[in-house]
Amino acid sequence: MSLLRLAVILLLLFAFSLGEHRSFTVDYKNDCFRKDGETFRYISGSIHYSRIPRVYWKDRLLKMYMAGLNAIQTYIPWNYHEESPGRYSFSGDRDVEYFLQLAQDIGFVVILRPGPYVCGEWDMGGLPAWLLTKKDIVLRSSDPDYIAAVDKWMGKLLPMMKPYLYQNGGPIITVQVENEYGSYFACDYNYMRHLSKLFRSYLGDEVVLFTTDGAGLNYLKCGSIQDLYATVDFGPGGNVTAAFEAQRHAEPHGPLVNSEFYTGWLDHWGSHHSVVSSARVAKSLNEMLAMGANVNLYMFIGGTNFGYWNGANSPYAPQPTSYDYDAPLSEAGDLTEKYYTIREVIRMYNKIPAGPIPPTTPKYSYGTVVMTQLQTVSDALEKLSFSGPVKSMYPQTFIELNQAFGYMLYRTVLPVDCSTPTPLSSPLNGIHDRAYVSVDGVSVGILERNKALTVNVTGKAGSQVDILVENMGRINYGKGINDFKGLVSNLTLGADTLLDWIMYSLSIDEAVSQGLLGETKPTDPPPLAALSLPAFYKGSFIIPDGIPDLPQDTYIKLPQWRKGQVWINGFNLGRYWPSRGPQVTLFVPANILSTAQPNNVTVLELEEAPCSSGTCNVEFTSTPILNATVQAHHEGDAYVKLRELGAAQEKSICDIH
Ligand code: 6DJ
Repeated sequence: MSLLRLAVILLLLFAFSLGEHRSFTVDYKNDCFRKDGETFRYISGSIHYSRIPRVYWKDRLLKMYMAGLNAIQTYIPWNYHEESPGRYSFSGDRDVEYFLQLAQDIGFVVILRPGPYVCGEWDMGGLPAWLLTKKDIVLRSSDPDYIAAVDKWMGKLLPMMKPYLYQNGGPIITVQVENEYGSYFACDYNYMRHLSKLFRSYLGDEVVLFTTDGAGLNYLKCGSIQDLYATVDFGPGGNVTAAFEAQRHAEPHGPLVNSEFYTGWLDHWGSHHSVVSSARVAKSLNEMLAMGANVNLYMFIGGTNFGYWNGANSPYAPQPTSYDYDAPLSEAGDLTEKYYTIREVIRMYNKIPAGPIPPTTPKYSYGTVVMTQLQTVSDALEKLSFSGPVKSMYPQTFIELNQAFGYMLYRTVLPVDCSTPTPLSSPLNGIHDRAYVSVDGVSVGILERNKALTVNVTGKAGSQVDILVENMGRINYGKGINDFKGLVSNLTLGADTLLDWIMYSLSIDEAVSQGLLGETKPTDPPPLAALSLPAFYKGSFIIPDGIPDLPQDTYIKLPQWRKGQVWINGFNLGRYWPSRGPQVTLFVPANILSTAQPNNVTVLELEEAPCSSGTCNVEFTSTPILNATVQAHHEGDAYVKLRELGAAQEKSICDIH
């Protein structure tokens, strides 16, 4: 061996030992990425760790790996990690570092999307609701209060991510700045420049930072800025070449990147379940891969909006608990026909790893569970309201009362006798988002944002009016992301504004997990009532002995229940609303079930439980139903019943004392 050769080898070994061999760059000359100097093309899939229980991360990632993907893409939702200012959580299901490590151990590189705004059908697009404590804050802009909060958050998050950058030995090859900023009205270049500098200051000059926007010049105009590599997103079925031409307008050279190629689509309550055919997805995927483009499949697995995490679109349309997305892996991680179709397309371009694909996890039908009624929300107020009541002349919003999610009770009295049905209204459409109204302990109707702004009430002056307001998820896209919750404007009774409110911020999750809710003797519903009072119900089931491999995943179904929230062993599974659809069953991951003791099911039914008719059951089944017929005009049911009683039709007169 010549001396020169030896010297080169020694030099390489030296560089290797310093870790200098690890590099990830954009090659503008050859229109590609380079990893460690070699041409690199990613075929990636989106997976949001916040939508999958930690114990299943590995299973889902392995299935993705076995599909032939070489990269994964994930969001980091800010509000998931900083639920109140300065209180950070990064453990358990929120342990993003563990997730990144797992991804790397399995063999992936990672495309990181830390926002600060992420969209993603996630509450407020991932921004924490507490930002709204400044009422007129301009989110996603140079607003100094917004910037101060972003700086603090990124000052926590980005140093944590730095060791996971590819060049530092980790899996992260690229980091996105903001998300689809070109679709946002503010078009604030200073904001984007600020973020760009902020990311650079924490992550260094080497990392590839990028933006993503819709594949149209109008989006790229405000979304792309100098020094951030511009990528686009688009779904199947269209003209792939034309879509990439839009990217080429912003980036004349460099790799073609579709950062979100849609494998399916999102759902809304009251609209049909989205389905996109595998053939359509396969065709466009093939076209892009044949062009040498980098593609991220959004979503590869959608998962679940557990708890209160779903977002909403505008005009107000909340998304359901399931984020199945008709993705190649189902909400529960099941292998689908779409998975195998996509794998065959990928096989034409990448080597598929050898070995078996982890099988679909088995599901178990635990059967029927009898439920019994516990207290109504109004009866349990002392247990539910940890911070006690707050009085104010006008109603206050959730954020003013320091509550982000869930439900809040607003109480006042009828100031005058209403001997005939009198309209209780929200003239400024300020019910955010749904309100369950009762007078003296009798349900009188439901108000709903954009849909039902008046309910007729009768009662004597001094009668107690209770309005339980549900936050159904904050808008996650567009101008409306400053989505205040609760009663966000005054209510009127006849022509008068209702005053003197008592508000109870409700810590329902804590009360459920601490088992605070008591039993009550179920009272017969008042005759002719169309609705019941919002109330809790409980039941329990034991996982049978002697059957191997239990507990297994399952789905809960609430036949003839109408709308509410469900917890198992204190874990908030999410919202159910089978009366509106399309989602009927909720995914119950095995990890929240116990074989050692009975499993407690708690239901908060907001409208009417089927308990007076003798079928007070929930069911655990092995098959999901996400595509039931939808009932868009739901409030109909309640009102039709009322109308049948002749009540709603009467002319209202308020007797002033
Ligand atoms: O980046 C967004 C995703 O998180 C892009 N996108 C997806 C996810 O929200 S709707 C579904 C959407 N963008 C809004 C475009 C509306 C036509």
